[in-house]
Amino acid sequence: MSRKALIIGSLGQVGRELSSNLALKLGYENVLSTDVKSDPDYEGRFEILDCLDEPALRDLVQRESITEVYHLAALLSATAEQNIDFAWKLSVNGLFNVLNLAKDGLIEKIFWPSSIAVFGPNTPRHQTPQSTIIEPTTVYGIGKQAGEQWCNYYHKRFGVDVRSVRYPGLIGWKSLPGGGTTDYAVDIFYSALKGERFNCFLNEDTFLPMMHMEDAIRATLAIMEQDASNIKIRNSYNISAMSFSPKTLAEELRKHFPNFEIEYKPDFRQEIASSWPSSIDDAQARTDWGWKEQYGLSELVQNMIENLKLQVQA
Ligand code: AKB
Repeated sequence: MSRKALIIGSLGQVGRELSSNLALKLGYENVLSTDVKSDPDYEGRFEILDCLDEPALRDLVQRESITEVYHLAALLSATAEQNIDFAWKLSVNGLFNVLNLAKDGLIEKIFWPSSIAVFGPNTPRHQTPQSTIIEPTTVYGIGKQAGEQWCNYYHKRFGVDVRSVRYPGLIGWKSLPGGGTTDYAVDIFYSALKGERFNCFLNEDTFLPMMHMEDAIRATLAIMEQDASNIKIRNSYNISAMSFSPKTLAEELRKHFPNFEIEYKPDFRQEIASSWPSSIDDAQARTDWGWKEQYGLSELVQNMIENLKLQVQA
């Protein structure tokens, strides 16, 4: 049977890039993007869908003969702190609705992203192991922790083929993130290109795990293409590419913009960032399904600058 993908939360930072990559792989007609709002400039097949509206979700999946769902809808860490009730409802009820589609035999496979936010201040900070203390202190992290446990439970109890990775901070040039604690690492490029001083909401030595968006999309496609027998972890896999602080990123940017200036004004997001790992051990993903990143810090910075310059010129 041919693959037919539904993406929930297509207008977010990951969704926009995933949908075009999936369309290249599966064919334009085999990818249906959805979100709660529409974007008149969106390229691709699109429908408005609220994943909390279970009958509408079920109806769409049946009408379109969907075989796999990429469930990306979530409020990111900083926004979730301002809207606790909705963040929890979206992260847990939305996931339940999708897991139940697979339990009832309507779809074959699910991708649901977790995050480094699942870890907390009691987790070992450096080279955080796959299996370790999970005591998140953010609303977003608590939602991801619950989601991971539900994925594992649905797999063990009902045989649901759900696959997941813990995304680090994601940096891409095609779309802007919104509401995350790692977003500074995208915003900083726009200031550097405009020749403006950058006000950073984290302090200079806050090391966090980060990844180029292209690598994140490759990981997502790769885990979904694996034979199910290779997916040994059904809560979520650690994946990693690099780790840097605002200061190391600014130093790398100065190789391209020698006059670039940065000022540090930590706000409430500092506490969130300080509760997360600084680097991640992803040996299990490398062993089980061959995960390997393509971008390190210097390649990421070079690639971001080249592409954002082209965008500005266009
Ligand atoms: C955020 O900062 O909230 C996200 C994440 C690490 O999941 N980028």
